[in-house]
Amino acid sequence: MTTVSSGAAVVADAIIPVPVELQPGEGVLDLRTVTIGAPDAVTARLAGELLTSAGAAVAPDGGVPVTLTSDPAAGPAGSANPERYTLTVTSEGVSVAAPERSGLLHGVRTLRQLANAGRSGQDAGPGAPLEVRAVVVRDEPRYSWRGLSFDVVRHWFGPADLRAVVDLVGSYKMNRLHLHLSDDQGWRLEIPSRPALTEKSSQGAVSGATGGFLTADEYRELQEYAAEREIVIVPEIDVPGHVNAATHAYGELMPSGEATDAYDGIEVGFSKLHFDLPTTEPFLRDVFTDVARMTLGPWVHFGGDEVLVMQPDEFGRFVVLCQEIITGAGKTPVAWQEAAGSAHGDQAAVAALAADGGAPTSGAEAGSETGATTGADAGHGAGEAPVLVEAGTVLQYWDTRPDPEPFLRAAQAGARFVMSPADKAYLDMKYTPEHPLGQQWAAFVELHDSYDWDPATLIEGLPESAIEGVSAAVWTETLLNRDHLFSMLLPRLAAVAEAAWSQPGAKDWESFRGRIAVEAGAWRRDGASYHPTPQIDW
Ligand code: TNX
Repeated sequence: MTTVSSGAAVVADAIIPVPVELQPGEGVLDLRTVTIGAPDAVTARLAGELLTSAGAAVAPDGGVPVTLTSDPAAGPAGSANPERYTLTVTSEGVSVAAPERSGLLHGVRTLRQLANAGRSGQDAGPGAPLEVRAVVVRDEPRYSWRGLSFDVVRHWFGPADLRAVVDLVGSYKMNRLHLHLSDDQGWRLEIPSRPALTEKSSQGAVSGATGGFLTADEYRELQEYAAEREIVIVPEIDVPGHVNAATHAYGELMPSGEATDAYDGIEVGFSKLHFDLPTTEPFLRDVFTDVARMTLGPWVHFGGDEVLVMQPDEFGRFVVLCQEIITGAGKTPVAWQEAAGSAHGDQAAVAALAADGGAPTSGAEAGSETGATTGADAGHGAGEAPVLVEAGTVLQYWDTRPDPEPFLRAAQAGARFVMSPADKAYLDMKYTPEHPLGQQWAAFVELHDSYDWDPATLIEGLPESAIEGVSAAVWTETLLNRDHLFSMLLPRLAAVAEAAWSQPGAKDWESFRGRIAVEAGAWRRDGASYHPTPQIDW
């Protein structure tokens, strides 16, 4: 990428993720009052909101023209990427061209960052100059899935927080928000056919914190809010482990028929469904059919992670059944990497549980020894385990330790991969040993760690064509409120966004360091918490 700066405004040093192509032009444009033209009213309103957040005023007429047009010829030469766009700023006005609405919004997001850079260092009150240098940006994403996985169970984050997270994700051109909606501690989505899930299990959270849940209406409203911004909500109901909220609500899911106690600790791996109980399959059918019906997007995530107390054959039957129910309901299944047959029924962890008298091993502490270790040693030799995943199923890769073999076979069978390597993209990991929030079982994850990785080289031998994209993840065992959450997401989410959007050759840490410092001006003005890592000259 070419970079240029002028006295009044810095251009290229503002855009995150770094674009494919940027050509500086002649002249400067003052965006303090803009008049927006767009193919439809919703797009016009969203463009207006984005530019207002950068300090522009929107006038129905007479302002600097910002014109959004549908244009199949937009984007880098020869690109057929559906999200491509061209942003052109001249001294006369702005045009954003894209074949689809997503590209139009991406172009405006880029313009927002340019305008933000024009404000940095100024005491920009309303009506202050908002100068942007003339430029042409032609851009497209590397991967189609660029997202954040957000645990709203361990601590509850309600609709207002969720909308703030949608906006944040969108500002870095991410387009998926995966919500972890059920776990041992709580159940966060109304399921009309199974009302006890939220009646009995929605109020729990870690350490007695206050819970909550989305009603069906709130869930629909959230999805509509996200869809306007071209962001798809991917709901996760985690089975067959991480199910204590379900077994607390429905004792019929236990062999004893007795509901389990509520749980507010942070251990993982101890709870499970029982495939052979006659109540189990109807439960799964009810829940996943309702979730599929309530979901606007094409994906439903069924979890499948860290079931440390189940043998591989039973686990495999759950994987097959969940895929069948979800595809039967018209959606594409998503699951954690264990569904590839790699990482369940971990024998060491099961043995540790037994020796411990049943106290679960914490994934948070287990690190390398037991807990979240996997599965090459899960009871069948590599090469023999059946491939459980169907063509099209999306596997979310998080634990970088297992033998790659099961993933290569899953890819051969047509599975797609979303990369969430815990030592890079888990934004609940502490930045440093001293950091007050977060966990450390995978690594300490500083900004540079989140920045400096290539999704295509994580699993040795995996064809690049099997990679659907990238998702950051934030688990909330230690995160109690929006400030905690944002201080873990920022600045690292922007680094993961660049790993998902930008070509490896276009990425540059020194350039990112400058760009993120400029972007922080917007966080400060918005009152968003961020971690001022010493890796950046803020
Ligand atoms: C592992 S990674 C989990 C979560 C925990 C997280 C804490 C994965 C699929 N499961 O249950 O919250 O570690 O970092």
